[in-house]
Amino acid sequence: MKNIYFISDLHLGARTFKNPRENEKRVVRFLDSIKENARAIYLMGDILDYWYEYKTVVPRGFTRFFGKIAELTDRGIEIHWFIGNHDIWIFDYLPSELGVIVHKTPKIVIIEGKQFFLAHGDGLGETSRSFRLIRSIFHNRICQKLFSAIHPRWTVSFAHRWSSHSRLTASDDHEYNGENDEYLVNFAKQYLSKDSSINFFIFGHRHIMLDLMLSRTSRILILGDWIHHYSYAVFDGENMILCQFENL
Ligand SMILES: [Mn+2]
Repeated sequence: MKNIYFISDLHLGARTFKNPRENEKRVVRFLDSIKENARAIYLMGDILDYWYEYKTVVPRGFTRFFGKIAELTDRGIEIHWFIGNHDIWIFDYLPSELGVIVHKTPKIVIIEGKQFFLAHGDGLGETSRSFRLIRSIFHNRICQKLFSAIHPRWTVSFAHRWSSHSRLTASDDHEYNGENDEYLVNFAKQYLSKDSSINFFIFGHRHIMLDLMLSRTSRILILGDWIHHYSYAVFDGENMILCQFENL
């Protein structure tokens, strides 16, 4: 069987990248390097640092990345895109233009007889009240309609400021302090105590690389990011490996 790949938190378009073009090209090199061996690719959220689709207009940028994604889906590679907390506002343009399958909620899928719990990771486990409130506003259809009615001249720069602010405050937090302090690990353990059938929990969001055994038949993988780690997970039907892209 061909491989299944998992990758998250590319944050393409983030204003903090010193060389955004080089950064985008690196992602394209990675996608090129796996395309012969890939059956499916799961983009696990925060792929774009900010994206907002209007009915007839979309943001600038991402040309090489989008072109490569379209090439891969045209070749018949299945590409799933889980929205994160930065690329929430994908509506019908990216699915129809790029041929990707968009997921707005966590999903359980079976691949080669193994059960996968897949999610970006935001909103799972204990999150603060303020984060939950903002999340519900960002996901609310009416708020989205109102936001769409404002001219992008005002919203885009606000969104980028917001986004780098939330990335900065989150980055203090992008540290692993052991499994007991890791809320996605706690979420997975709690989930397993009710349903032990999940073999792999796959998350992004935390920007750390973690591969941890939870039971004899269950592991959690947190995918790192493409800001510091250039990391991804690959499943060949039997083995799951968390690794880093070498051809930087
Ligand atoms: Mn992120």
